[in-house]
Amino acid sequence: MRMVFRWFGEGNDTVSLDHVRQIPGVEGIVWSLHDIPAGEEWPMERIEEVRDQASAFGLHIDVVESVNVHEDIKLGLPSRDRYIANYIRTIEKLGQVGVKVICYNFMPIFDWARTDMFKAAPDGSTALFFEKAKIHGIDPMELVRTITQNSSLTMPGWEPERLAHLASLFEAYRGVTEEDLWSNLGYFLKAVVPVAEANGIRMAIHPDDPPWSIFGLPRIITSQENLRRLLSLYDSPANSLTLCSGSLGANPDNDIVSMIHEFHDRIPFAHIRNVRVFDNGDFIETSHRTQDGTVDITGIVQAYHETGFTGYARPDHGRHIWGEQCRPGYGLYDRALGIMYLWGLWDAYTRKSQDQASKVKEAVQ
Ligand code: DNO
Ligand code: MN
Repeated sequence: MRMVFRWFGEGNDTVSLDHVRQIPGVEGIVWSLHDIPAGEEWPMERIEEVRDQASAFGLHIDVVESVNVHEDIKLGLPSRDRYIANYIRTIEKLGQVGVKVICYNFMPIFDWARTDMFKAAPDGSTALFFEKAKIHGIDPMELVRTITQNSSLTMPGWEPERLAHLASLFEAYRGVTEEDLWSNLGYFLKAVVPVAEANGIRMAIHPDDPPWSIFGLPRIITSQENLRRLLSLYDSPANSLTLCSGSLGANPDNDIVSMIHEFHDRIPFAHIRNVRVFDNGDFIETSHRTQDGTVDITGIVQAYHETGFTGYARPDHGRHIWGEQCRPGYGLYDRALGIMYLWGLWDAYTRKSQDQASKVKEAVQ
């Protein structure tokens, strides 16, 4: 397991690289050029700038999250070929600087969705929260109006400059079914996966968060069965998964341990975090500790260990603790605590398997 840490870039993150490198066992950053709109080709100078900033602190840039996919590709519009050509040129440039994994997602319009960025817990910490009733049964157009007037619902995709386009985006998705989305994803993968493969890069799709349809929009990267279907769309190690335990874990029917055992050779990147799912379907992000949420983090780390996981892992999100002012989910403290929990479990499983191996050795002597 190779530990990495998401960093949003100079001047765009409250966490500094000299702090990142002090977290035990963190070897690289997970990065992106967040200001480049989806569909545009990334400039080489900007890529090299991040590489140089990271390497000044002894950190690598092997994992990119995300190179976002333009909506026209998800919609299957004729203009998609132009955006796919840009995507391909970006993959080639990332290959040149040694990037190994590109995380992306295929969620229509919105990335992760939450209804509260700073939901208070009894211990005084705050965390990202999803209130099902607030999102379900809402007419998307009604929602666009509400958001324009009062932005208590905030998430990636709700940026003011995108709000104006939201109504037309919802219109564009009218009638787009899950099967259409599958076919558009297949078209995209057929074009980009061979290029990734030739450049030593693995495309690793991030599951939908939450893993079900919201606002009437189709969502397909949601379950073990659908992950299997995704991998069968293009049979190559470069068509792979970012297995996010928190996103998939928001649906208690998802058995993440079983997913790791089934897909282990197609998981170059693990997001390991916990959530607590309530009976009414609401969920809150919690500390990484298994007992603190409803996702079996212990079992997940054990499964990665048993399958000989050599990929990259990050703690994904954390709570906001000790008064830290930061981006929702992306403070230093709780993510660093999460990393130490993951290492604790990992090292204990390593010791256990070493002990077992030496017992076997003694027995045969
Ligand atoms: C949620 C996060 C996501 C993720 C993107 C990847 O679990 O990891 O914000 O970064 O969806 O494209
Ligand atoms: Mn994730």
